[in-house]
Order: sequence, then structure tokens, then C-alpha cells
Amino acid sequence: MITTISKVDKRDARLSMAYIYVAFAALAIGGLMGLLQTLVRSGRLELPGGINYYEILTAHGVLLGLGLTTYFILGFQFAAISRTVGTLSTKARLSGWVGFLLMIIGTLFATTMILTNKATVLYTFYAPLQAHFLFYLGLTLLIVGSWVACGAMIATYIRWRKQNPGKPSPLLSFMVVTNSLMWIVCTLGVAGEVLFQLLPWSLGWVDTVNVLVSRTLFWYFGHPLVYFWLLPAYMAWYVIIPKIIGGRIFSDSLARLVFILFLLFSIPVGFHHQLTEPGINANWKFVQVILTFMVIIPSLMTAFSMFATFEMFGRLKGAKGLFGWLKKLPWKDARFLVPFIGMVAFVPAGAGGIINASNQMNQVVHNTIWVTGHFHLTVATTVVLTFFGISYWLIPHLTGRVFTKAMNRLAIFQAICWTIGMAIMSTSMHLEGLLGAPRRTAYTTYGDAAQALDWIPYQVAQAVGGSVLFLGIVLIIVIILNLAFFAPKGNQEFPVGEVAENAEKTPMVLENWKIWLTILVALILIAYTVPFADMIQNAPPGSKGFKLW
Ligand code: HEM
Ligand SMILES: [Cu+2]
Repeated sequence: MITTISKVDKRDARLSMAYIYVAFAALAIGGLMGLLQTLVRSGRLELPGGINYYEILTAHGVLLGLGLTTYFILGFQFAAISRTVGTLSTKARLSGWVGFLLMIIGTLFATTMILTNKATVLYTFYAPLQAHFLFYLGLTLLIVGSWVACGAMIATYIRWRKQNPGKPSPLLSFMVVTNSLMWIVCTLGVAGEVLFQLLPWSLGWVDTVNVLVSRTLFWYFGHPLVYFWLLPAYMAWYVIIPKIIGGRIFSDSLARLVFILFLLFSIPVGFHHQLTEPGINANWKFVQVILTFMVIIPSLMTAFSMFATFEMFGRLKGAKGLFGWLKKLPWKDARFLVPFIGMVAFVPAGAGGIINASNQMNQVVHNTIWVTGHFHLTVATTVVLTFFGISYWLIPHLTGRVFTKAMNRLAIFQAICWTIGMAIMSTSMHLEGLLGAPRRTAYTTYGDAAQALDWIPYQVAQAVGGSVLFLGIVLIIVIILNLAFFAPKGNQEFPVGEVAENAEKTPMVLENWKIWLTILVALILIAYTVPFADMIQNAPPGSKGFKLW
């Protein structure tokens, strides 16, 4: 049985690649917008033809923050499910394609509206900014499509559980299911916001919108969204990297527990994005800040587990001393090195996140470009570099080609560009933010105010970093095109790690979804019911729509 599933079925591979192509197309276009933004903000470039800064900023945020990530993750998860629990059934594969189609139609609607300047509402589409209704309809289709896709994955996992009663499922499939469940639960919030508030309002069926409710529903989704991006990177770190370095997974149970903790503590925390928002009692903000800090636990467990894997491996190879094992790691293999750089970037990224979540310190950085610096370290470095590392074996595996030595070298050079570019851009964003410079603001000197003039050198530095980064985007597109269409034919392994021999047996309770989903619902109700009821009962006057572009 094992031999029949070690290669992803051709038909599943095609499905998976469809998602991945869209992801990289989004990266190419979105990356160009990013470069333009840094150039505009440095004061050295004016956009031609009356294109406005906020239009390209919206395209950048939507294409990269929502497009690249979601498409890549679903493509990777389909491959992971097919590889670990078996070829998809015809029905599941068909659902995968239906989901894809819905998402594509939705993406086309939303992107067209952004590019025609009818939806310049940034990727958070905050009310009372009001976009064309097709933008909201597009988002709805995107979400519904992703539900269909996740449903197909979950169904495939259920089929395996039924065929293998009493056995823990393959770790990677368990992780895919956890992430898909989290996605479904959190997108209910944004789906509610779009369907019941923004769509009727943009169609003119109702005049006003309850802004506070809409933002609360958005962040109910917006925070777990970042864990939806992060968990696939964790899948690669926990399950794939050990195999690539030739080691073992440190502990199956620990990995599952970490994923469960993320599921539980990622959703009831959205208020930490609304710390400066009026209309929410400070005590409720406090509750959610505490819950936010709970996710530090699985994060540290992950760091511990990764280093345990590396050290265990190094010692097996005869490494001596406290850090001797570092020398034994395969530094020249891009499939290891690139995600490893991502892991390292997560150290300052996580530290910045703790600062953002802390009520008092949030007052200093809120809505400054510090925040932009933060998520270019987390999602655009840690997550994205790990996705690149995954692509280096996944794409050739799915297209029946190989990752050559030459591409490996180029991939390492690519990662160096990305790291240098991001270090320059993100550091200057953090520093500029501490000096008070706002995010989401085109070039201005505020009538040559002294404080604003202080910001300019940092914006020039961001343009330098952004240019190096853009070179990284060109290189990754070259590599991806090579792996998909031009690399020599052959067999590239889909590496799936095995658990260390002396690890504890996995307790089945970790896969008892009834328990975890019940706790999840309880936590959400505790964190949201009272403040949410308050927002509706004591609602401020609703707002009409604004179009500021
Ligand atoms: C060439 C690479 C990139 C460059 C030069 C770049 C540059 C920028 C700049 C200058 C801003 C906003 C400045 C402002 O607030 O006015 C920004 C915002 C943003 N970037 Fe990037 N970025 C790059 C890659 C990425 C990647 C890979 C992602 C995600 C995977 C990403 C996600 C975002 C998001 C979500 C925003 C926020 C948009 C908003 O505030 O509405 N960026 N980027
Ligand atoms: Cu958050």
C-alpha cells in the first residue's frame, strides 16, 4: 500500500498545480506593485496616467496577502492529502476543481474592480470605504470556493479514518485538516460581514452600515488568517524538513498538540487589532489580549521541536559540543536552507508581534508603517520563503521533473536577495514607524513639517530594499517557470518525515474533533458574545458609504 501512494496521482497533481500557477502569477503582479509603492513613497516616482497610490496598494495587498497565500496553500494541501492518505476520489477531485473555478471567477471580479479603480478600499476593505458590489461578490465567491476545496480535503481524510479505525491519521493529513477547519470557522466571520452588511449596502439596498460590527467580523477572520498562512509553513518545518536533512520528526504528539493549540487560540483574539477602536469595553480587549498571548506557547514549542530535530540529527551524525550539530546540516540544499532562513526571520518577527499585541505598546505603533514592517517579516519572509522552499521539490514532483544543481544555486541566490532586500526594507519600516510615520500613505512631506522630513531617508532605504526584493521576485519566477516547464524530466521526491523510533505513541484524543471543536466554539462564545451583543444593542448611528478616491 505504501508504494502506491508515495507518488501523487497525476490527476491530483494537475489540480494542485492549477492552484500553484495562480499563486505565482499573483506574486509576479503583486510584487511589481510593491516595488512601485516603495518608489512612490521615496518621492522619486509619480505614477503615470493618473493611477493612484491606493489603487496599487490595494492590488498589492489583495494579490499577495489574500491571493498568493490562499492559492498556494490550497494547492500544497491538496498534494499533501493525496500523498499521505491516498488519491482523491473522483468526487473529491471534482470538488477541488469546482472550488478552483469559483475562486478564479471571484478573483477576476475583485481584481478587475481594483484595477479599474472601483474598489480602492485596501485589502482590509474597511467600512465606511465603499467598493463596487462586484468586488464584494468576488470576495464571496473566493471564500465559497475555498470552502468547497477544504471540504474535499476533509472528506478524503474522513475516508481514510473510516478505512483505518483506531489508528492515528498520517501527521501531514491531520495538519491539513486542522488548518482547513480553522479556515472554515474563521471565514464564517468575513462571509457574514460581506453577505449581510457590505453587499446589501454597496447595492444600495440599505443606506448605512454598522462600522464597528463590520470591523469586528473582519478581525474575527483577519487574525486567524495569519495562522492559516503560517500553519502550512509549520507543516513543512515539522514533517518535510526532517526528511530533507535525513533526520526524524522529534515528536508526532507534540506536533499535533501544537496544531490543536493554534486552532483553539487563533480565533477568539481579533480585538487585538481593535485596541484603539472605541465602542469595545477595555475588559473585553484585555480578555482577548490574554488569549493572544496563549499562542506564544505553541510557537515556542515549535522552536523547541525544530531545534530538537536538528540536534538529534547532528548527534546521530557524530556532532560534538553544544552547537556542533549546526555544521552537519545540509546548508547547500535550498530545500533546507530557504525555509531555515524563514525560521530565523520568525524570531524578530514574533518579538514584534508580541509588541503589537501589548495594549500600551500598541498605542505607539498602531497604524504606523512599523506594522507593515512586521508583516513583511512574518508572512512575506517566514511564510513566503518556506513556500519557496516547498516549491523546489513540490513543483518538480507534480510536473515529473527534477530540481537541478543549477536551479538549486539560483534558489540560494534568490533567497539571499530576498533576505537582504527584506532586511533593509523591513528594518527601515520598523524604525520609521517608531518615528511616527503612518502606513498606507503616499508620498507627502506635510508641508515640509520637520518631523515628516525625518521620515524621508527611511523611505529611500525602503526603495533600495524593495528594488533588491524585486530582483528576488524576478528570480523566483524564472525558477518556477523552469520547474514547471523546462527542467529535465525525472522523479523528484515528495519528502515526508518519519517519527523518531523512541517517540511516545500518539494519544488518540488528539484526533477527537468533537472535543476540540466544542472547546473552540466555547472560547469563541466567551470572547465575543457579550461585546458583540453590546455593539448591536448600543449601536452608534450607521454610516453611509464613502469613496475617497
Ligand atoms: C517586492 C516585494 C515587496 C515589496 C517591495 C513590498 C512593499 C510594500 C510596501 C511599500 C507596502 C506599503 C506601504 C504603505 O503602507 O503605504 C506594502 C504593503 C503590504 N504588503 Fe508588501 N511588499 C513586497 C512583498 C510582499 C509580499 C510577498 C507580501 C505577502 C505575501 C506582501 C504583503 C503586503 C500587504 C498585505 C501589505 C498591506 C497593504 C495595506 O496596508 O493595505 N508584500 N508592501
Ligand atoms: Cu492578529
